[in-house]
Amino acid sequence: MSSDSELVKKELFDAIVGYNKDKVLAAVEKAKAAKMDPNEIINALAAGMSEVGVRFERGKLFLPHVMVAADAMTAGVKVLEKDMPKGKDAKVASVIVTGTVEGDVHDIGKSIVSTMLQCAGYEVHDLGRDVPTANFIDTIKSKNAQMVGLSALMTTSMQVQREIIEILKEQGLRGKVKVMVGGAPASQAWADKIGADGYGENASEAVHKTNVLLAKK
Ligand code: HCB
Repeated sequence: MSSDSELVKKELFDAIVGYNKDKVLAAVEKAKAAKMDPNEIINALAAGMSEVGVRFERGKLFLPHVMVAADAMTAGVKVLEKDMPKGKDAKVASVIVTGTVEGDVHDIGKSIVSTMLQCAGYEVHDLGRDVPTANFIDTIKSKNAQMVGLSALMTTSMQVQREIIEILKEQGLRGKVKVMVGGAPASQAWADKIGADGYGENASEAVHKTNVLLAKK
């Protein structure tokens, strides 16, 4: 890793932590010009967003700052979407439904995961945020999905991940659809506890685990 790209990564990180959209977009352009891998750029922005979370928890930043940082992050990722390398076998892609569970409006991480899965060649149906459980179930059925990626960022909403798995079981769908959970409060232990097939700590790991779960090399 060159020291130049380390500097750009720091710029990306600082721009998010400084909740400055113009600086975020400028840093993204700089990173693109330096031919940095889009995944690396997103990871640097995501690290900045995690730091925003830490500062928010410590009372050093307030909700409006978090909202502006979140908006800047979303804008930065949008710029990168068109540059992400697309999977080669999109025509035979497995179908994946993603979304943030009901009662939870956090969608930055979920959207990154959806984008990276799409770029890996999967057909992704991103249902958005605060998604009613019935929408997940209906879409899994109507699209004949092989996997669902459930995002939850709060200790309250993560319970919905468990509920969705229970409903999938009740409806006889559990054998047909893999379930991956993610979001800050989730963990491998949580995934094991609620009977999910996988846990993605970040978007790169989510893609890797998806490839393994769906046996796509
Ligand atoms: Co929000 N919020 N928030 N928030 N928020 C958290 C999540 C807290 C932890 C902050 C805190 O208090 N310490 C907290 C939850 C506490 C808890 O668990 N009980 C919290 C709270 C309480 C709230 C409100 C209730 C605040 C209020 O109104 N008083 C409210 C929620 C209302 C609701 O949902 N009903 C709220 C609102 C907001 C916004 C709108 C200001 C903003 C969200 C904007 C948006 O998403 N469009 C926001 C944000 C940004 C955060 C923090 C600061 C950052 C979240 C984030 O975007 N992280 C967060 C603090 C934190 O998480 N430490 C804080 C960056 C992304 C890239 O990481 O973890 O989301 P990620 O995703 C990763 C990873 O988890 C994984 O891959 C992603 C990419 O690497 N992954 C998956 C995610 N989903 C996956 C699914 C898979 O299948 C696989 C992998």
